Amino acid sequence: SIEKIGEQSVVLRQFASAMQHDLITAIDQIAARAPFRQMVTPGGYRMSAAMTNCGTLGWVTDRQGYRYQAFDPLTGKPWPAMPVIFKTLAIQAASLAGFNDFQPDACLINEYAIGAKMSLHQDKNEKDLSQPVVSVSLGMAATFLFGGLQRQDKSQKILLQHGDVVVWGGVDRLRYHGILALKAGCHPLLGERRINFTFRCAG
Ligand code: MD3
Ligand code: FE
Repeated sequence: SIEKIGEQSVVLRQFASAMQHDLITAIDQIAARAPFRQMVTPGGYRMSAAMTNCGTLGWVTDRQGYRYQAFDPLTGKPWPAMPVIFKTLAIQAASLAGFNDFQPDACLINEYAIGAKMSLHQDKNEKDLSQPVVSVSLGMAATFLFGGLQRQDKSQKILLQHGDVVVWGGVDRLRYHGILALKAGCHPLLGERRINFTFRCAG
């Protein structure tokens, strides 16, 4: 099913479910080479979600700022390549949402333990903001906050569950968004965790 959640945003419920095992295997392989780590914001706060990346470019933050870079600061090596099943999934989802030339070069992978959250923010480090963001959620469900173009705008709550894929683009691309603290629970495949990975055109 295609569910419209914004002017140019859709949720594809369960779109990733058929590939869940392959996706989790790929994430395990990526994390073996580029481990999940909790990064520090420019303001000096440690993020509660742990992150890694795959693709040509990866998103990082430290005291110097937020940016995309080709090398993992933890290992000094390039980020693992974007698996073909990742890229195929992202291109298919973007196309269903009406974005037909999506060629992501970056995939940020977020891992949430119980209590981890992501405060309201905008994603604007990507060079091409005319391209959408595609996100895939696995593991425990979480409440996604979808706000407006200004931080103080009222936000809607959307429950994102295992297998859900969301495409955000066009006028919705710069909307504030975040994730409420993950409630206690357990997922049969991923345990006490939620994993979200997002595809972007960063470079
Ligand atoms: C709407 N991740 O990695 S995915 C992020 O579930 C991020 O881990 C959240 O926000 C997560 O930056 C939410 C949904 C998402 C991602 C990017 C967006 C929604 C977006 C960019 C623009 C508008
Ligand atoms: Fe974001």
